[in-house]
Amino acid sequence: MDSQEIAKVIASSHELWPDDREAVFGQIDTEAFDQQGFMLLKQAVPRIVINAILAEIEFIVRDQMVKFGAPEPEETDLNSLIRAAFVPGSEQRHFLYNFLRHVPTLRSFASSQYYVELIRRLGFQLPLTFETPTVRFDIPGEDKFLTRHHQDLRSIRSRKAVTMWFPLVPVNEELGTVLIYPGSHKLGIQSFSYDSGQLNIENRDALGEALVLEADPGDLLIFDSMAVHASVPGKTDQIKINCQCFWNDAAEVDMHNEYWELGEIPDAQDLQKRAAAT
Ligand SMILES: O=C(O)CCC(=O)C(=O)O
Repeated sequence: MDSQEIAKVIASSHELWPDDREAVFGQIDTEAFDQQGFMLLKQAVPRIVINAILAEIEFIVRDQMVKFGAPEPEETDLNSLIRAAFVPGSEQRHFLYNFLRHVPTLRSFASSQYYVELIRRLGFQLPLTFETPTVRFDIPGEDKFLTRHHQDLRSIRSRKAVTMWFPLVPVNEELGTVLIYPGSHKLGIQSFSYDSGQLNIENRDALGEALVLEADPGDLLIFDSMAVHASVPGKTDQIKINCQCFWNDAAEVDMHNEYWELGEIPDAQDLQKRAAAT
């Protein structure tokens, strides 16, 4: 995809819909969602959105490598390109990771009419998001960055909050993925500690059996942000790339309830800043 084609997708992605929207909406089972706390909608993210996000990632990585002073990258596939650019422990790795979450097609798609309609069908009256979407790059061998068992507490500001998660590459137990505990969204806030700066629910006795997600690019996992989940490291050298965004229902936001303050929970970067300030 060249930059003119990408620009067209950026400009239109807030009004892009899947080719067969009824096939997507037909998969929504709100009763099962309330029970399980998640659902996987097959082929619910338009291919053109995935391709544009991948092309934007590639553009930025190539462009930044030149700015880092690296030789013109020879790597032709995205996996090798990201490996070459994400030098472990380097400042450029940190910079790229934080920069790439701003890819414009994701931003625009994440607040598309289509996404808003999906969320409304889950019973949200006025869907709104407090955060920039994220793009995760889970590189084999960098397990310290993988999320531990956690709830998306920092994104929850109301009783109704969902995380929309979709992969840009195939994900499964072999290639790396995410696992989720069905029904765990009903158990309330679980006590957690920190492990390498990551929220970590150590005591998982009450959670039952986790389900390891298998999905393809185009599939969309929607889960209650209160559901306990964790990254699953891959066993190959494929980099797991996936996007996430987080929604609340404005109609449920109340500054007096226990959800409103959850955004204050520190993450790894906050903890580092606090440690540096003392
Ligand atoms: O994609 C994953 O591995 C899990 C990501 C996640 O749970 C998070 O970033 O909060």
